[in-house]
Amino acid sequence: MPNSNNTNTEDLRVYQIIDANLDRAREGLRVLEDWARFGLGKEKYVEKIKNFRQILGKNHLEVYKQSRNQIEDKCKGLTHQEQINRKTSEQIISSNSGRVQEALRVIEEFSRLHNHELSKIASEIRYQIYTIEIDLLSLSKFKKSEEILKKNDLYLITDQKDNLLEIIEEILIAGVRIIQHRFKMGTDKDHLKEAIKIKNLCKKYNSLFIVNDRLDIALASNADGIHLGQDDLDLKTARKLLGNSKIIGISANNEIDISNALKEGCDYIGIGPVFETATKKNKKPIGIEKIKTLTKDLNIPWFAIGGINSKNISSLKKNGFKKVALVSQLMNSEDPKEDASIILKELSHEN
Ligand code: TZP
Ligand code: MG
Repeated sequence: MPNSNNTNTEDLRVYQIIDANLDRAREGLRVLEDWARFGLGKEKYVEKIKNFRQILGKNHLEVYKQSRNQIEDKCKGLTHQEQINRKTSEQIISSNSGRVQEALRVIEEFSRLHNHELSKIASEIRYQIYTIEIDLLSLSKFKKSEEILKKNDLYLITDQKDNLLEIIEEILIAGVRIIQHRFKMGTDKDHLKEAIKIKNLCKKYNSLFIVNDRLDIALASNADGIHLGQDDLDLKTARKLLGNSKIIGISANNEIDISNALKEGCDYIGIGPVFETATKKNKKPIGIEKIKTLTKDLNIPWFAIGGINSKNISSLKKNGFKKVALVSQLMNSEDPKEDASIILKELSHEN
């Protein structure tokens, strides 16, 4: 514990460093805490971070505060261009986590000799901030994807086409914001190559890029999520491998599969086929009434799928269906941009 009665100049300089860095660390922590609270609504992180702030506050001793008035800081008020350039909440989280980590490291080093307890506290909190930073960034990424999923009612699933990239871009220009890459025939190398191209296109239009079936392709292309059918990899394994920042969608068309998908934490469900469809010839349609029953208590986003086109979409709307996923109507269209715009308009009408 430092002694305020006989402090020499070297002690004062050390105390001043600790004083400045305790302030720095607490300010940075407050930024992270407020993002966890207002940006993410994650109480667990709010409490954790608040607790760190309070521990540091209790250890901000009078001698450290008093040193502030005894030696002048000639570098006060300096800012760096980087601080002015920060635009996204992710950049703010990263730079403030870095600020906290650096400040704690300085405290750890300079308090080691005269205040071992504070040095230990600084080291422990610093390690925990590394994990908290990663968690907050994952949660922020997930929240963004979840918002796109909630806000958008038209979901495009791709088919294999020579001019696929051009078709997708037209559909993105029309305003579709969720794209699933469905690639059933071809080599893994071609699959991944195409996935990366579509991912980049989706990024340009701030749209979700979801990979059908394949977790390896989803990971390698840095997709925003994966869509799994009942015969694909199970949701728990997918979540374990993908982490918390990715969207996981499930195809389900009966009570049991829906209930299991919900229990395991899926983020949206695709339900169908509503109507007969050439895209999945071997699947019997389940019809509008059955889907109404299956979805009546569903409180995560769900998309009707199968045989949906610009002619039958209004009957779905009349039955309360808000979101649809389409393959052939847009993939085989003469004018995908125009068709996507018409369907988007149709879906946006209040019933
Ligand atoms: N899952 C259930 S039906 C279906 C899928 C992937 C195919 C939907 O294709 P389309 O061409 O929109 O009917
Ligand atoms: Mg599948």
